[in-house]
Order: sequence, then structure tokens, then C-alpha cells
Amino acid sequence: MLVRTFIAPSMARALSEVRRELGADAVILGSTQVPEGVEVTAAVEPPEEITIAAPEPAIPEEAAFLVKAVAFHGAPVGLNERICRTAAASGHDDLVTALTAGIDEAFRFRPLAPAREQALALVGPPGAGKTVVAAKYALEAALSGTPLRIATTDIERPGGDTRLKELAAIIENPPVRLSPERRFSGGGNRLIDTEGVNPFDAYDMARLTETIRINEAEPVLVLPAGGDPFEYEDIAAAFQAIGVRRIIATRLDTARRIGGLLAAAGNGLSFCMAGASPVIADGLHELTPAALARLILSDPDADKALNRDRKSA
Ligand SMILES: Nc1nc2c(ncn2[C@@H]2O[C@H](COP(=O)(O)OP(=O)(O)OP(=O)(O)O)[C@@H](O)[C@H]2O)c(=O)[nH]1
Ligand SMILES: [Mg+2]
Repeated sequence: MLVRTFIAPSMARALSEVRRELGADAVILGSTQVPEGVEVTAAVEPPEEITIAAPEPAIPEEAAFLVKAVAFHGAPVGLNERICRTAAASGHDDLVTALTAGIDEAFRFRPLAPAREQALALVGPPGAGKTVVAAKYALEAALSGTPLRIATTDIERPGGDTRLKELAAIIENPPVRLSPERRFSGGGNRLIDTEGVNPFDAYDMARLTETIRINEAEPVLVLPAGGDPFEYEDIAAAFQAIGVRRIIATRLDTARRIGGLLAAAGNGLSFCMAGASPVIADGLHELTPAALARLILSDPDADKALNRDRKSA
């Protein structure tokens, strides 16, 4: 109990002091006349102690931003968690550097060598960007003086090889039209642009497998950004089953989300190159952990990081 005395010139003033200081619940214990007026002794039961729960440890603003930025892309939750945990544990203050560490741990990266002995077969679903990638790869080889021969198995569909024909005007060796069951004769640096296939169709996949086998080619999966993560996991698995080990990402300029690509690569495929423009002269970019981290953290409404880097380079 809290007991206090109040001295005031009059009883009324003393009581109003009591109410003001101790509240309406105060009890008057006694009063007496003093030279200054009146002395009142009052008491009040102090309110029960309110215990304030300790606040939850706050998530640092930057960590929360990182988690939100990664989640925005819609990759599988387990993958997001793995990326964010490694990023947080990396101890880097800079978000891009921290996320680069997370990406580096969660995915594999193996860029395409400009010249190779084994033929390269660009494979993927219809419209993935295979022919544009073939044209970009061919143009870069031509510009760097690397010998390259190109073939296309997209010979049945009208216009399947249009872009490569356009390219033939610029590069020395025009693309060879190759039936999917025929071998692209000769050795050295070779690129085969294949026709789009339905990854869930046994006939399509068997025909593609035959092209890969006959040419002892490395099949590299071309996939555009923006696809559904669950769908892309299945697509990646179907292509993994026929020997695909690497992914070339395309259309990074037109998609806001790359969770599909992350899901596709999440089960062991390596990222290698990326396309972020339909323009052949814009070429291919090497897809590094840092480039992917910058893409994930970039403002989804802003000009896309890969081409911006290239333009300002
Ligand atoms: N914006 C943008 N468009 C792209 C990119 N890559 C390809 N495209 C466009 O996507 C469409 C399909 O590209 P193609 O290279 O023909 O795709 P494909 O996989 O060869 O298609 P099929 O041979 O029909 O299976 C075309 O309109 C291209 O111009 C890219 O990185 N960015
Ligand atoms: Mg094509």
C-alpha cells in the first residue's frame, strides 16, 4: 500500500490533491490541522504489476527484405529457405553478396565453353528460345573467329529454320538441315538446333534422344523465365532423364519471376548461359551466382539487370 500525506490551505484543496495524485480509489486515513492549513493522510493500493513480455527478437530489416525478394519469385519453399539460410549465415552485410553466397551453395554453374569437341544440342519445349540461342551462340563464335558448324533438325515445320537462315547471311557456314535420325557428319565445334518437343510425350523424347545419341551430343536445355515452378520441375526431370545436365535461361527480359528456372535447376542441373533479348546481336550472358542474385533482388518493374549491365558495359 502506498501512503502519502498532503498539506493544503483547506480540506477541499487537500482532497483534490489526493485525487489528482493517487486517483479516485485513494482512501483517506486521517486528517489534522497544521499551521499551513490541513494535513491529510491518504493511501492507495498500487495497481497490480503489469509484466510486459519481452519483444520477439526483431528480424533485421535487410534479412526481411531478402526473404521477401526471394519468395517473390515463387520457387519451392524448401529451396527458398536453403538460399536464405546460407545467405544469412554468410555474414556478408551487402545483400547482393550475401544472396550470391546463398545461390552459389544451392545451384551449380557451368558456363558453355566457346569451342568444344563434343557437339552441343539445344533442346527444349516449343518456343523456348532455342533457335535464338543458337543464332546468338553462332554469331559470337563468328565474331571471335571460333570455327563452328550448325545444323537444325527443325526441318519439317514451315519456318522452323528461318532465324538460322537469316543468320546464314552473316556467318560463313550456313546451317545444315538435318533429319533427326541422321548424323551431323564431321567433328569439331558443332551446334545442333533441335525442334521443340513435348517433354511428356514418349515419341518426341525418343526421337530427340536418337538425335543426341547419333551425334554423341551434349543436350543443353533451353527454358524461358516466367514458367510455373511445379511444371518446370517436371520438365527439367524429363530432360534430365535423357541426359541433360545444363540449362540456358531465356527471356529474362520479359519475365518478372524466375522461380520456375530456380525450380528447374534445383535438382542438380547447372546454370550456364542466359538470354535476355530477342535481338541476336545482344548475345548470351554467362549466368553466374552474382548475376542471378542481382536479378532476384532487382526491382521487378525495372529494366532487367542483365541487359542493363551489358548496355552500360
Ligand atoms: N524477349 C525475348 N524474346 C526471346 C528471347 N529468346 C527468344 N525470344 C523470342 O521467343 C520466341 C521463340 O524463340 P525461338 O528461338 O524461335 O524458340 P524455339 O525454342 O527455337 O522455338 P521452336 O523451334 O518453335 O520450338 C521468338 O519470338 C523469339 O524472338 C529472349 O531472351 N527475350
Ligand atoms: Mg527453333
